[in-house]
Amino acid sequence: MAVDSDIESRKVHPLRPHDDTSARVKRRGLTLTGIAVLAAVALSGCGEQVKRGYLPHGVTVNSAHVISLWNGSWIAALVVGVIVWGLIIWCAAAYRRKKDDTGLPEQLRYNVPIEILYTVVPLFMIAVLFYYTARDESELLDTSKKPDVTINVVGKQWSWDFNYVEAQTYEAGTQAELTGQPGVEATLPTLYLPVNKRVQFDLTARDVIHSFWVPQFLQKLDMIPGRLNKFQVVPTETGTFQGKCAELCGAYHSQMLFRVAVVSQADFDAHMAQLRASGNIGALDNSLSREPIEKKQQQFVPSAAATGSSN
Ligand SMILES: [Cu+2]
Repeated sequence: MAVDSDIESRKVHPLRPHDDTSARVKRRGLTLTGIAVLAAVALSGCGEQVKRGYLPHGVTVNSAHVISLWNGSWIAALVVGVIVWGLIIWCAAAYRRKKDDTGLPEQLRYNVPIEILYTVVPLFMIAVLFYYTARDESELLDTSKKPDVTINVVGKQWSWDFNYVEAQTYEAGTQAELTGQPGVEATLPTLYLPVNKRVQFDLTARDVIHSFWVPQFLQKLDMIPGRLNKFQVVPTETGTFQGKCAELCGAYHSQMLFRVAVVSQADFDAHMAQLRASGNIGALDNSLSREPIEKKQQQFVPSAAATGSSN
């Protein structure tokens, strides 16, 4: 008889009902206030760094796009994360086995509305992320505007050549030698750019895939043998910034370093004149590369078109 009444009671109360007392509501309120206070303290402490999502300080007109996409994605991910963690913790706490629970809880399956919900909601979230990513990517890679300065940057194992197209001059870089001593920076090849002018980088490679990366530009692009990749920036601040290869390209990849000097137009012109005066006239042509540039892209790379027979 005791067994029968146990089964009977389970039928009537398969799960012990959890009453929502005012104490629990108060506790929940306190937890939320605590989280809000912690977030406010964390956010107010760091100012600028937090505003740009801990990215480096951006120095081009594109920086704002990259920072807003980056921050937006993190905020969306955090909101989803907090909801998911909250639901997991709430389920585990609210429906934990209680002292006077007996047998198994009610076994449920096939909840169609919930299944539709957790299929549609992620699809919607991915669609939103995709929209903003595609929109910003096409803006960042838009090269339809006429550049003031065009530079064919060529990656090579393990340094950089800079062909200044309009100025008809070039600089051939040599690999950095990291000795551990100060002063190595001064030996790095330096790419000169005029401030507040639209600069187009025509990226090519002599041997293997490299990647042109100036961390403070907040964007980078691969350099692929036989191909031309390009993007434009308008640097907004003068100064010297670090540049590096961001694609593992062989033994001395880590020493494939350069500097970017963003200077006034007058200083830029003076540097171009200095390069020409040192005998660097024209461009280092594509015949130095292992692969010729693809035929259909040759017309866009002056140093490739100039080589004629090698292509
Ligand atoms: Cu490289």
